[in-house]
Amino acid sequence: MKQRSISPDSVLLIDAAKAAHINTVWERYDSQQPQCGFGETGLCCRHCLQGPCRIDPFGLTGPQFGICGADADTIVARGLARNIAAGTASHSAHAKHLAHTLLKYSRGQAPDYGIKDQTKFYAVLDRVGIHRDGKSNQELAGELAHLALDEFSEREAPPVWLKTTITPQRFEKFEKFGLIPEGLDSTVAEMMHRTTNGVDADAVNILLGAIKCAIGDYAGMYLATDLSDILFGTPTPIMARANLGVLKQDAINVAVHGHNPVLSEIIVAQAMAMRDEAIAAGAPGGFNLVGICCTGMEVMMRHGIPTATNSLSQELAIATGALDAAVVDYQCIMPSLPWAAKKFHTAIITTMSIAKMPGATHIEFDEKNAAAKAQEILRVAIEAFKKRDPARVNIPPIVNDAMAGISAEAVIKILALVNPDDPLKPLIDNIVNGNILGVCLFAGCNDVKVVQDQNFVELVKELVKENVLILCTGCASGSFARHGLLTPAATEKYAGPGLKAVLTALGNAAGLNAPLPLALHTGSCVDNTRAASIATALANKLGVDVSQLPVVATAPEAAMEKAISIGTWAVALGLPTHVGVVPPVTGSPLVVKVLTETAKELLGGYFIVEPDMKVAAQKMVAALKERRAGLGI
Ligand code: NFS
Ligand code: SF4
Repeated sequence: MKQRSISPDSVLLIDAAKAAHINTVWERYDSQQPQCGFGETGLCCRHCLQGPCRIDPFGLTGPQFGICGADADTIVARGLARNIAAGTASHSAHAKHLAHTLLKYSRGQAPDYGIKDQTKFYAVLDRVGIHRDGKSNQELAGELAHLALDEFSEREAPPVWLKTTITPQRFEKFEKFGLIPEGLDSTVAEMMHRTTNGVDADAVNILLGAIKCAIGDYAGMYLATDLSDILFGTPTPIMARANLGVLKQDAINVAVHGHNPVLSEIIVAQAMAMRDEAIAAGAPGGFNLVGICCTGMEVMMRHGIPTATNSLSQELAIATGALDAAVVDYQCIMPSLPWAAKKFHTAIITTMSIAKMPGATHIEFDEKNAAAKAQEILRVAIEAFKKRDPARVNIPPIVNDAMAGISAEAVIKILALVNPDDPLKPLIDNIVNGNILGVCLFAGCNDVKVVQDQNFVELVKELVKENVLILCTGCASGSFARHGLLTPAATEKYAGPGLKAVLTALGNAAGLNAPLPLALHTGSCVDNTRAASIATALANKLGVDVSQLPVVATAPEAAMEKAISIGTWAVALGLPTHVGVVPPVTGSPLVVKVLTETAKELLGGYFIVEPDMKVAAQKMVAALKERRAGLGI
């Protein structure tokens, strides 16, 4: 049988899913083979009703133009631009949701919410220019929420969350190339307009528009993280666990799945409050909350809730026979979940009006009655638990420790233990002296086209050998956690000597009596801007731009449109950005050239598309060395 995953718990459960007649993502992938070559290369257009139109990629006998006259370059660029618009819309919706929660709090309409992190609240208010003198938290929250919501529509001034968070040089560059989005939603609307029939046909111009849109994505993501930290607390280092073995036989297992912490935070609180009810229902362990996907990462970062699994293997949690309920919000949730759940007793509970699924139970969540809604949801889990068949429970006995909670603020705090007056100095010194070759941010999804986790694990091992400091988010963090790589032991085993020395010194300074983990878990996917903020702080301190720093990014198993927009803003910020799965652009050599070469000339950042992880590591190390040479180190 084909190898699907290198994660042992996934491997065990794939067989269990098969035995339970659950049709998994891997079987559905097989049933899609062979996938359409026009789609794979980006040469198919359905942007009007005259289509679909397809371009012959070999230029031999087939058409070279769509019915309207669009050529390969136009069609490929338009397709990619729409991916980026969709990714941006997703992150922006997440950010707006948090802004609405903050607004409701300010109006007294969200009694279960409050300002959890006063320091971050003040820091953000000061950064975005809201005067705080004599105003109450509720008044200030209202002002901040309004300022945040204003970011989304078209305005004359540049988005505040862009202008105040990137280097001045980068901002000037964006202005020079017309890359400042007029508004975070309006840039998505503009992209949809530009890419419909008969508007923008100049591939390079479309790509510039797509980059502008992705810069809007960056600002929306930054905003989302700021507001999450204010409402729910800025993460600090915390120990958690990973793998499907975190499910418990003697507890009511509830997975929080999706992306936004607005609901899951309340579930965490209510699960503790309702412990006796769970025990009375026959579960001596009470509720056992676990995370799936980025909602899981949010509660892992702030509460040490274990991560069970992530996007690609979400169906496998059901196949354990021990998952009593999955509570989902939005994004990366497979519509297949309710059908898989029907083979067992699991309740799938949708909570958002924009994200329902046939076969699921819908309990509409709102901030006004958050606690009551969370209780209602947990009672559905209790009822489902009563139907659990103990004979069918199959929890793989695999659990790894994983350190999480390493926000940008936490990184600075750890560095300040070494040098309180100048926290960035130890990091800079170690980059200059070569102990650390550079920094790499691991992001993005698992993709069914890759043996699950294989690219992540292979690439990170190559890079740490070369003393590259690793930050990770989202499903990359999930993957590393599953393989025991977010631990001091992994540092001992895999880090090159320079990196090991630095992580050991920092770990000791932090009182761990052991090195920091091999990769620093900086948050969920929407938190990728935490890493960007560290890079910006370094650049500002050195008086250079991010595009000069030895910093790279990678999404070795990228799957979602959101990953494409994140990769594009990483390029816009100036980072060499690796992707391990070939995106649908190869039908246009011009688009490929712009993304992998021209971008470097214009912005400093560029895409490295490389499915072979050994080669990818070499290319990334070469990019880091090129940057170091540019800085004369
Ligand atoms: Ni980001 Fe990847 Fe989804 Fe989170 Fe995972 S699939 S694009 S990491 S869960 S968003
Ligand atoms: Fe075909 Fe042009 Fe319509 Fe696309 S926009 S489907 S290429 S006619």
